[in-house]
Amino acid sequence: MTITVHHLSNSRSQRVLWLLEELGVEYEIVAYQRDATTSLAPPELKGPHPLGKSPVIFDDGLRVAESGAIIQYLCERHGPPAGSAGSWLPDPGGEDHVRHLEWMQFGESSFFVPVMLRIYAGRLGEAAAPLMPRIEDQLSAHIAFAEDNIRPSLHFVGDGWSASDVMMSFPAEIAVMQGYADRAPRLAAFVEAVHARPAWKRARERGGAYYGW
Ligand SMILES: N[C@@H](CCC(=O)N[C@@H](CS)C(=O)NCC(=O)O)C(=O)O
Repeated sequence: MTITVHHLSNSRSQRVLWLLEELGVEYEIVAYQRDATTSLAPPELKGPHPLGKSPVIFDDGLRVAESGAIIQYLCERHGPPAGSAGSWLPDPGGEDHVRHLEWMQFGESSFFVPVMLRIYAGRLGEAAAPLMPRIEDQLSAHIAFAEDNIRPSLHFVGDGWSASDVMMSFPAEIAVMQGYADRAPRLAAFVEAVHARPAWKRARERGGAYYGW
């Protein structure tokens, strides 16, 4: 049984490939390239996911979409029991579990609102001027929140690698890409640590284009 990952170039689907490599789970990739002009996914991605979004995986015929759901699913289904050695999930009984729940949601539900607003409003030029200060303020505040709350060990939950780090890798990369490395040096160091993981490098090798990295 092999997991199939419908993987879009330059996308948060890299999170899924990275975790699969960390877990040592076999997988195959169906690759999609973003349109060179619009950056949008090709229409074929609407086959595996009606919204035409990546990532989406199929595991023995079961479809799982949404990167947070996929990461949680893979850890539960294909990793050691939560809280045990080698697991990417914390013990469900402890405080770390609550932090895990928060960070698993933060990247996609809170952080991405100002990110997307900035992208779309930015295309309006002068017409967006009244909105921009609020958008910039919110983006900075969300990045500062992550910077202030990443642990001294440069992990988001506990002091080892976990599913929360996988989820937060993409927001941290965006912070760096958006020029926040000086204001968020710990997030920048976290991104470097992620990219130094042999599993991340193998995922990048198999998945292809991933922004400038
Ligand atoms: N919340 C979803 C977001 C999925 C998403 O928007 N994926 C982007 C890639 S980073 C995509 O497929 N964009 C292509 C498009 O909208 O055309 C998740 O975490 O999986």
